[in-house]
Amino acid sequence: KAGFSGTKNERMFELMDGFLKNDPVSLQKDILHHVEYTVARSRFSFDDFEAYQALSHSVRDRLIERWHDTQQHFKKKDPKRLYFLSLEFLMGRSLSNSVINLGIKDQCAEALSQLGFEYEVLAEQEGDAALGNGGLARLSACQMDSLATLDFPAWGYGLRYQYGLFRQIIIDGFQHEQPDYWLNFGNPWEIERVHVSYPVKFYGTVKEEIVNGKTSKVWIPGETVEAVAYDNPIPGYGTRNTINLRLWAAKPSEGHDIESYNTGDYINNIVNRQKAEIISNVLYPDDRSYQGKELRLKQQYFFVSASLQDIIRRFKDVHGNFDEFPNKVALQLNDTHPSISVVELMRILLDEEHLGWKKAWNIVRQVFTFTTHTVLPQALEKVPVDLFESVLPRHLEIIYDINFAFMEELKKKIGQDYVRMSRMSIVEEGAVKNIRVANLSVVCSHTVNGVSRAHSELLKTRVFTDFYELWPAKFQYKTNGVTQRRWIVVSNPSLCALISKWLGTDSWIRNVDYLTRLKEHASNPDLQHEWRMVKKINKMRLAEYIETMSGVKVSLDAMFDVQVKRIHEYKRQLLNILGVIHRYDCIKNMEESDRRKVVPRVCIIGGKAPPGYEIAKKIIKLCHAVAETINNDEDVGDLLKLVFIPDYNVSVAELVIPGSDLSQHISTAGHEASGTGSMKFLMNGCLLLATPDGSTNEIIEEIGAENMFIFGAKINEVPALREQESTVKSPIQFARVVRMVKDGYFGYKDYFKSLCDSIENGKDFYLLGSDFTSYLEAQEAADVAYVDKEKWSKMSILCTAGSGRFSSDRTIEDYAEKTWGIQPCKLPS
Ligand code: BZD
Repeated sequence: KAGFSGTKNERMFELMDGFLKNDPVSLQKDILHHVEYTVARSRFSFDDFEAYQALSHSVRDRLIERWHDTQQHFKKKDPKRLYFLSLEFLMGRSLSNSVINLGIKDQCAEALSQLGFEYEVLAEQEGDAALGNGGLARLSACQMDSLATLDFPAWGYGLRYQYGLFRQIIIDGFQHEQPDYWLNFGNPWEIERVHVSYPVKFYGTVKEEIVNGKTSKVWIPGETVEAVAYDNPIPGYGTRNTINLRLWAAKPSEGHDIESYNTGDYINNIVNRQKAEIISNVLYPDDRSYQGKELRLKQQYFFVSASLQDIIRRFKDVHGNFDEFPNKVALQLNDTHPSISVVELMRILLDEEHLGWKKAWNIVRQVFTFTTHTVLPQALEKVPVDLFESVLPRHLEIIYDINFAFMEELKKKIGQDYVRMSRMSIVEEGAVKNIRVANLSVVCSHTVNGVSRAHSELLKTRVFTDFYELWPAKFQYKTNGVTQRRWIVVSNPSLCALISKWLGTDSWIRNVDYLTRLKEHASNPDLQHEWRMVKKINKMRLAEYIETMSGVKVSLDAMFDVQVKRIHEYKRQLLNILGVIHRYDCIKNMEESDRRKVVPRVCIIGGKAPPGYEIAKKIIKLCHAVAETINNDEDVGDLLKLVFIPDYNVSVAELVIPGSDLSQHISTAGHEASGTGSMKFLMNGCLLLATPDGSTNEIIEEIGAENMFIFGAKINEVPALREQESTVKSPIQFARVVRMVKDGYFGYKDYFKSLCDSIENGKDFYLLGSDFTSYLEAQEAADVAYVDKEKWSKMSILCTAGSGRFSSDRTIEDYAEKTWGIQPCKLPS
């Protein structure tokens, strides 16, 4: 308007007439706008993918509005904030999740249908954001969803890998890894913040300088890399709160190395600068040991350094000194991967803020909390001192100082017990001197959390016994949980509608306690009937997918029996396959008349093997070899099928889990820290066949053992069984199926030899033989239960009804209160 005479702000308010509207017509206008001006296609000609892009940008606009308001609100209120530091986030798809959390799915579907597009088809266009390996990374994603939904003032920090977790392709039954070029088609869910960037230093030397009359350490780096922020808005459900996941990408640093430009080798200098980007190039596939990998250490420090600079800048915007820091900042270490941040914070407080050791140490010990996700002592990270010294020389000095202070403190408490002191030391002496990152994390955090009750006991009695004796109050546990928004509302819309109908409310989406009310209806034949219909719809979807992926046609009447998770010996996919062989063998040797009594099964296995893990890769090949034999055997027909689902990831899980009848969580007791897959299946009314490991005991408490199929040795029985293992003969059925593999019944005799050897008497570390008989019994019990449709439906309803305790909302509430000390900070609606 010409002649406007108000203030700049008034003018802005006048121009921006309120928030974007969510009715179908407004959405249509926005979508077409984005087709034309963002995607740069004609609004008269665009395909499904372009429609997906335009829709995503329309949704993103709405996220940005809320994101701005939320950040503004947090700034105004200045509450204590939680910073969740994790090297891995497995977010999966964003569109489907965002439209649910924004409450605009139906409006989007309607808007699109009038334009000739189908919402579901567009949602399928999106590739997964797979910036993580497995359980740990998906847990971070679920927790972000809960933090946003529960209005907590939280930020996530991580790395923006160019290549996420490898894609698994199967050629001739063997796993091959291919790079995941997830950014190739653009990513509408992130916002690049070119102005939010920080220099991150590496290598070099440390000098002493006198600052204000005091000696101070100065780190002269040998390399500087720039960290640039990419923000990913995380919307809460049923609230306007939208929090931020800030991921860092490495870019060459401006102004660095100007000297060398004068030497004339212009091209080479540009090429060298480009090498900086390597740091955030690729996610390490989890091999649970990164001993001596320089790039891994650089990735860790890179993201930690950028995050802390960002956090401190935000704090200093409001506060003049660090007295309030512990009251305003909680730093969560998601496993040991970000633990170098305790040293980095010490370094900043000492060398840059000149706070003095006592004050700095006091702050550090009040702000960090640590959650570990492993049981295996050998999986605890160690970094060779030499490597540390070269990459982070100043940090090594500080670690030595922290360790010295800790050892002095320890001496006062336990006297001169040098053996115990050397066990607890952060520095491991030996042929190769190492930094024990787990010990560093325990010493510097005020709370150490396990991820299930059983895990916590193992931490106290096996992994961190010395530390537990020293600081019993430090050790807590928060049983993991998963978000019902993603795992029911997004992935199982039919079940979602059914639950809301029978509860007469959809409040369970924000407050899972409501789910328990389903128990009252568990025996109701009408609900049971509708429940079975929903399962059938989901099984149909899954059956179609299986046929497309593997060419195998499966019967919907068969029980869909699923094990999907990373492939690892301790998770015992091999036990599952041997069980399938046993079932096959029984069917083959049965009288024709008995075959009619067999409960038909479709056994589904999916998961990625770490690229360097030979045995895990052989398990995948065995699955294919056995499937080849069984699926082509006319004697067997629909009574048994075995399928391997390739490239298992979050979006595949969203399809597989709702379509499963039975799921297997069969790790050797004492090895799975928690397990979260089981919780997703449980929510979807899928029965569990499980060992008493990780969080399963807690699931039993909620659901009742009578509604599950539990088998195998208990955690405290495993050590003795292992000792006896070489003297106790494995059961005949076990020996028989192993022999079939060994004798080449499924081909590849030589290739499978080492796999068979790994479970031979005396070498069967994961106790497959010892648990085999009870495994088969549990499988039989599942068959019997499945035939009784009413009974099965009731058990299935009770699974969903009892799954509330395994919502990440409960986990996060618990962390907020007992570990982080944060309060909700809700945007006024
Ligand atoms: O963390 C998993 C545990 O194995 C599960 O039992 C548990 O439920 C989840 C969540 O707490 N651990 C991992 O997923 N670990 C990793 O992925 C990992 C990644 C890099 C390095 C080491 C481990």
